This record gives sequence, structure tokens and C-alpha cells, in this order.
Amino acid sequence: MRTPLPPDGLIEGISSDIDPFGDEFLRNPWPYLEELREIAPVVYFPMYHIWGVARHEEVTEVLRDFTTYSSAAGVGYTNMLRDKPWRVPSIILEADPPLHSKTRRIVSKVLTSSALAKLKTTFEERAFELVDQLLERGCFDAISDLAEEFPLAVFPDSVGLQPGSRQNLLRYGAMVFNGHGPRNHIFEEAMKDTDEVRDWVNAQCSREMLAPDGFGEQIYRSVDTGELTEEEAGLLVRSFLSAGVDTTVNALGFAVLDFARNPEQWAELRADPSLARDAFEEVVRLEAPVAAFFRTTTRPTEISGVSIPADAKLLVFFAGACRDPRRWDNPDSFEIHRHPVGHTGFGSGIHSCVGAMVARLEGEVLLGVLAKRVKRIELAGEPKVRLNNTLRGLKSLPVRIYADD
Ligand code: OVV
Repeated sequence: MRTPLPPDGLIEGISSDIDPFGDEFLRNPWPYLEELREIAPVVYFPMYHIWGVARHEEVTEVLRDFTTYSSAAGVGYTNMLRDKPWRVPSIILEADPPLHSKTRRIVSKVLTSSALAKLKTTFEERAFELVDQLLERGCFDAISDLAEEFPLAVFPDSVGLQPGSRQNLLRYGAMVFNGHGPRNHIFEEAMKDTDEVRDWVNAQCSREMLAPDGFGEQIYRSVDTGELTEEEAGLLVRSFLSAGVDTTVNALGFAVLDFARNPEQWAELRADPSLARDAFEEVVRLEAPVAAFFRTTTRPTEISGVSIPADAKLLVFFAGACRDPRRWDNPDSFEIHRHPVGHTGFGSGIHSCVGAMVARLEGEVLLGVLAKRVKRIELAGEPKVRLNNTLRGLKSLPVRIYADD
């Protein structure tokens, strides 16, 4: 069954032929997001029969009202309650309260600040090792050699994953995030080896495979207390592996690009490396590595005077809100002193990124170590975008770095 169209007239003046899953949009969404923000507070995309919000006010309004704007039909283009999804749904991302409240509480307890404080030294050791190796090379690809290398060196160990085959995590991430889009060529390409990679990931999530004391084993302790079934625990561990790698890879890649393009900001960070955490936060605002997720309306509703029918898919452009000039001064510029409180790069509301503290720790540590060791970051070639239905990121970023004297 298709969602009924709103009565004639309601769509007039709010429709757009922009394709938010087209190559051009995904390669450089910013001019399109600006156009979408200008059209109306809510936009209708006839080619997909979906609605969208791209202004900060409406994005946060939608994310606050989790009853009207549900996640249980999935946060991608497909309505998972109607069409069979490619994997068992996530019990934290693709769920509403009360299920979401329970799983969220359990994951939050594992990711406390005291748990993360214990990881900081290990993260720093790995960062120094990696950066010192890269300084010897001078010229390298900041995506494969740094932005992918660092999270893969620290995050799977924090979860307690078995060593080896960690590139599979990148292949799985590509499926998860491209799988939130429509079945375009990017979706089809990502889903080529679905069975093999999905089976590998599921196997890593079983209790026997997880090292003692990692995040994964700590999730399984909620099985012993009767709060989770064994199957639910496995699905929550899967959420760590789904959401925790590609997101940070892309954020760290953009961090390098943003500093290469803004040497005066690099000078400021070097003058005071304790700004590393603020700088990373500004990268997440400016780049919004998770560009958008959907919600599904549970009733006919109205946002800023625009009516949306029940059972409609609504695309929530986090990236649009992150650069909305109604909310930010000079929204397109990278300013590490900005303190972008209220940015939607980690979402907003009850589903806002539960792993944000892990991401921030990775960002703070890597940028802090780079700031202490590296005098200058130069582009050594054109950065290339990696097209993804949900994520913004680069597939290559040739750079040259120079050691501090
Ligand atoms: C935030 C996010 C992204 C992708 C997957 C998941 C969560 C998950 O829970 O599987």
C-alpha cells in the first residue's frame, strides 16, 4: 500500500526535483541542501514520494517528537514493517520506546565516561605509533593509511573482537549505510557479498567470540541479569560494529581535509592541543558524516504549517541543519573555537548518537597527537568522494605532512 498523497495544493510550492540519492547530490550536497532549506520548511520529493526537512529548527523538532516521527519502520527509505529488510532490524536504531529505552540504557551504561577514560592511554599509544610511522613516509593517503587505520586499530579491540579480517567491518558498514537508501546503483554495489559479510559479522557478535571486559562482553552481562535475551545482546553488539567504524573513519578523514584547507586553524590547534576535542566537534558539525536518516509518521501531522500525511517517510537532513544560516554564523566555515552546541551531526533527541563519546575520544586523541607532532598538513592531490546513500566521506585524500622541528 502506498501512502496517500496529500490533497492537491498542499504539495504546491514545496516540491523539489532534487534527487537526494543521486550521484551529484551525494558528491556535493551543500548547494542542494541550501536550495531545500529555501524552498519551504518541509519539502516534498515526488520522485520518491517522500518528505524532507533540512532546516535546524524543523530537524530538531522532528527528532524530539519520537511518537509522531517513528523509527520502528526503519530509518531508511524502505518501510521495514511492510518490506522485508536485508538484515534483522537493529533493536536500538530501528526501534521506538519502550524497546529503544531499554536497549539505549544498557548501551549507555557500557559507554560511560569512566569506561572511556580507561581507554584513553591505549588510544594515545596507538595514535603516536601510527603518526610517527606516517611522518617517516611523509606522503600517504589520509583515508586508507590514517582515517581507516586508526579506528580499526582501536575500536574493534575496545569491543573485544577477535583479531583479523577487520576490513570486513568496512564492507559491512558500507552495506548498513547504503542500505538505508533506495535501491540505486550505490545500494546494489554495496550489497554484492551480503551473505558472506553478514554471516561473518553475526559470528563475531556471539558471546564466545568476545574478549573479556570489552564493550561486547559487558553487553552480555545484561543477559545474566535477565534484562536481555542472548539474541538481543548479540544484536546490540552488532550495533557497535554497524555504527562505530565508517562514521568515525569519515569524520577523521574530513578532519584532515579541513585542517589541510585551513592552515590558520591548524596553527591554532598546534598552539593549544587541548582544543583537539572542540576541533573534532566542529568537524562533525561542518561535515555531518551521517548526512541524514528517515523517520516515518504515525499520524497526519504538521510542521511549520506544512501538512504531512500519516505513514509517510520523512528524510531528516542532519547535514542541512548543521549548515543552516538561520542557526549558525558563517555556517560553511571551519572554526575550531565555535563550540557548536546543539549541532545535529550526532543527531538529536532520544536517538542521538550513543557512541558519541567514543567518537569524540578517537577524534580528540588523534587530532591531539597530530597537533603535537605535525607542523604542516598539505594536500598532495585531489580528494575523491566516496558515494554513500547515508554517509559523507572520502575514498582518498593524498596528503603530505611535515614533522615538528
Ligand atoms: C546509528 C546506527 C547506524 C547504523 C546502524 C546502527 C546504528 C545499528 O544499530 O545497527
